[in-house]
Amino acid sequence: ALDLNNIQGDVLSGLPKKTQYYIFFAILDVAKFKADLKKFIPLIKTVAQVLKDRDAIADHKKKKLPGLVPMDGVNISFSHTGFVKLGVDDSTLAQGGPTDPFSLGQKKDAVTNLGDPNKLDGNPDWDDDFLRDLHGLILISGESHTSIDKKKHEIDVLFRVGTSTASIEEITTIRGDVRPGDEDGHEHFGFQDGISNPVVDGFDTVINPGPKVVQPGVILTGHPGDPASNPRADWATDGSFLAFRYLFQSVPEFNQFLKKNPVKKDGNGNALTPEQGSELLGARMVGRWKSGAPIDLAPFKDDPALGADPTRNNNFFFQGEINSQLRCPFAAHVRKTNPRNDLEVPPAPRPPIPIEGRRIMRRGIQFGPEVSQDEQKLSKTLHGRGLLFVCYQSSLTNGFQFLQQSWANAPKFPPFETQPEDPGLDPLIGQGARAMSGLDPLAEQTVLPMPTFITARGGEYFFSPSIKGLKNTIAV
Ligand code: N7H
Repeated sequence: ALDLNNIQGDVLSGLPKKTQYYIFFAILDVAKFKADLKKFIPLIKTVAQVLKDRDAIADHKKKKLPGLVPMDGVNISFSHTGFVKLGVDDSTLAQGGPTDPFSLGQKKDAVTNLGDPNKLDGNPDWDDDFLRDLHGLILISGESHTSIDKKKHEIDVLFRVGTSTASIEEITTIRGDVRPGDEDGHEHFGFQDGISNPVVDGFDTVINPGPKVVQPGVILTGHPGDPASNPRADWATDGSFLAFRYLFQSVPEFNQFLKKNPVKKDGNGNALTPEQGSELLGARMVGRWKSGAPIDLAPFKDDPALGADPTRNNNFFFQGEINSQLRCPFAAHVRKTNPRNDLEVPPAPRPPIPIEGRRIMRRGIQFGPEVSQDEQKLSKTLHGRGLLFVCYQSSLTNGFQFLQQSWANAPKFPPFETQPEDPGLDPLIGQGARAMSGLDPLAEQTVLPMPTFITARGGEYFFSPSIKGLKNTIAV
């Protein structure tokens, strides 16, 4: 059985949150930091504690009590440079040698493998703070700014941040907030997010119809399904790699693109109004309507009841569509990042390619303000906004890095279809020659080039260790 008291809460259960601080820090004094870390460990929220929080939230809702249950949730993770600074041998984490994304660090991985635009000096075109060595990341989640501000103050005092005896330097802190009102749960382009995450064997108790249950080791190090070729050190089990990306979204520009390129007719040949055509174009880029309804099940008309129903909204497989983009384009974001039967059940004589080991646990939160009237009018972004993207996996090579490099950025993926047209790039996150086919259901071959809608301005790879690993190895 999984030791839920030993695993940090965000990894398996997700810290409950309406708002969240991401504190990126550098370690200044190793001995002082280790002493402070010992006092910090009790603040960390484990999976077991998150499950109790969830019960409290459910109870609050059931009793129809006003407001939200006050709570905070703290987690911590370290980069490779952080472990080097601390003198912790992390050789059983990154098992691919110096080219392993964790050892390499995301700054190098970004230009070498992820496709981020680079500057003349060889660095990615990121904000300066992310070009420095970030040793660690502290997450503080909560239901209100009051809760997370209070917790942040307590943590600042603990590490004496900003004083002459500080053990860490706060390099940068970013606050994320879920969107207001009815947009809660929707990312900035307007789509419902957080629907499809892997269901973990031995942990999840509710199993809705959908993709296969994954082994715990797809997410957690040192468990069945962890692809590590050498055994993990004791301290390195029950942890998970956290891939962070600071992703800015060009929302007015995205909306303008939809407006300028409406789909004229649906797949049955029915004429669409410009509004309907733009809505369908967006849905075909994502693979889901804004409501969350998958277009594989509701190809030409939104079905909000389907989008909201967890027993149906993930139960689709691109069944029998290996050669067809009629219902869902091959490059649609959810098809690129989880191709389901495209790989797992290809027609004979092709061997199936299991994709269970490529699933990632997505967390993250929106940042930045709502689109202003000025921005709407000008169709131009004036205020930074986007997604503080976080995902967990037991292997960056199989998880985040692979999805970005070998799927999203690869115009020929998915590979088994025999149509003359290439699928193209993921229209949201794909980097390179940005274009995709299949957006017009009646002219699948037509390729539509598109500008960049999502830009990375920073990122790093961290490892979120177990509580025992922190206590017995990292803090000593
Ligand atoms: Fe994506 N979006 O709003 O358009 N994503 N994503 N993502 N994403 C998903 O099914 C979005 C990003 C995955 O199992 C949905 O839960 C945005 C990165 C995966 O069917 C929506 C950004 C990577 C899935 C979005 C962004 C991924 C997924 C549908 C950046 C990894 C699940 C909601 C700003 C490299 C696929 C849902 C499955 C779903 C959006 C980034 C991966 C709406 C705005 C960087 C694996």
